[in-house]
Amino acid sequence: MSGRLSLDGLAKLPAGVARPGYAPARHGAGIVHLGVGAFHRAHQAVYTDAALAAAGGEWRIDGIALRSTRIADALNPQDGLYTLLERGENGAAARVIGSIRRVIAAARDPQAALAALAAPETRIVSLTVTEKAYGIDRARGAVALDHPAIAADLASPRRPQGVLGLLCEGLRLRRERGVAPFTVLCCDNLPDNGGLLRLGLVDFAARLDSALAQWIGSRVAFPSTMVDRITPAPTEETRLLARRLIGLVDLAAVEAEPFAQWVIEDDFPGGRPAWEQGGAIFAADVAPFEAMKLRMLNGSHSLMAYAGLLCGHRHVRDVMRDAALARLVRRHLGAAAATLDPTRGIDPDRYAEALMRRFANPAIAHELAQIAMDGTEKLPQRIVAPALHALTHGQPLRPFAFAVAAWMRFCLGRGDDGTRHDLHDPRAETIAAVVRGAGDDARAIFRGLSALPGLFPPRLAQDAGWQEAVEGVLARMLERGVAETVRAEAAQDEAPPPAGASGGQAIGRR
Ligand code: CS2
Repeated sequence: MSGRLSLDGLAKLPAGVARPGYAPARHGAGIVHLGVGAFHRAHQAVYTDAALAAAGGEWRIDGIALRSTRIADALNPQDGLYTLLERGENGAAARVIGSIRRVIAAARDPQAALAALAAPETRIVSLTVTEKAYGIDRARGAVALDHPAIAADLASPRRPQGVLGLLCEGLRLRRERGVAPFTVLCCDNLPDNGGLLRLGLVDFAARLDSALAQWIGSRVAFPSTMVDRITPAPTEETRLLARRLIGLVDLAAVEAEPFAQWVIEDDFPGGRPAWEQGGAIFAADVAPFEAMKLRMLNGSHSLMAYAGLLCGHRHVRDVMRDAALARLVRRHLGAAAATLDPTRGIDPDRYAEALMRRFANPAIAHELAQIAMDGTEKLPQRIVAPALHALTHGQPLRPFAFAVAAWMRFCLGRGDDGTRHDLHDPRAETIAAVVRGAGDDARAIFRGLSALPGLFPPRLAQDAGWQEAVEGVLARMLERGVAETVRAEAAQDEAPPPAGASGGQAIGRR
């Protein structure tokens, strides 16, 4: 039986394993991170590891796990160390990351979580908590009062459990003690994520204490960021591979693709790690990068998840081996690229080609079911926003209509052969009620799901061309099956345009 990864074992790691280029224990923490999941461990923590190696500083990370205690129990006995496995076509490279100092399980130790947030040494609070955890009504830029964590934390703000509640109480304590605020760094896949979190947090605070809300609004920086790295949920295979490569047991190992990107708005009044040393890009305006990533990578991911699962595939790489689906992915990337404003330094066509290769990475088993989760939280920025742009600019709308039809078909909770699947979505119950009432009637399904509050803007939902396209694809999926519909759609895409076809129509087929 081999021992467990820890600071003591660092010196004995096999030669091929990269390790922290600094002595982790000699550096204090300067960051508190909410949501210490695989993505954080494969992304921000890795950039911070590189920054510590290159430039030093008191910038290690104290993680806060909001609900589960599992990651704290995995990482703390390992002195915060874990293995990053970069998996590409040419095998796996192992690197031990030293930037996490410890993890606090907030459910077990809420006082420690608040103490970390209030500590003067904490200058940045970063977050990867998933879209649905914030409890922000994005259409209104205000808190969603029916969100369980928002409701609970507004009722007992001194004992917060949710994201906004913790941030607010942490900032309240700092203000009370005369400590400068921390910078809030949202790293979730949301458009203008910093601006959105600012709106939500200021609104939350205003419901408790208007002076605090004002202090937050004027003193706290919320830089926006675009984060990118394909990171499948770790499995037993991840841990076995880590053990084989490092010769030690590591219960917190993560695997990811070799590619990583981080674009950050440079607004850190309390200072920041030298993340550029790890390859991060600091930009005055992150919005064009965000739009490209959300619409191209995440948008085609969502298409792949719904259409791919319904065609019987399990992983993203399987979708890329299905010629018809891969063609629709490529079509989707083109349509999404067309909705982006031209920006210096951004080449959507090259990005699309790189994405096709990244998605096909044979070493990454990225579960479609992981991506399919929380569709109502993801579709607005991934599919609906570019669809609306396409509609108003006379650009091809069909790829977005196809993706939405696939999502609606997935909402029925069963495949063509009748196999049931669960819908993991905060609005699963409402969706289930809609589809129960609609039966197999494509129009009724389309109308019912289009009417979910805040999901599809009326300008899009009521457009005749959009309705016809989504309903048509959905009806075909229900009549002939999803795989057949995908094949026919891909074949259409391949066929030369019929003679005399006019360009410029909104519902084009690329
Ligand atoms: C995925 C993302 O789960 C999902 O919905 O689309 O997590 C995606 O893998 C990352 O954003 C890649 O950077």
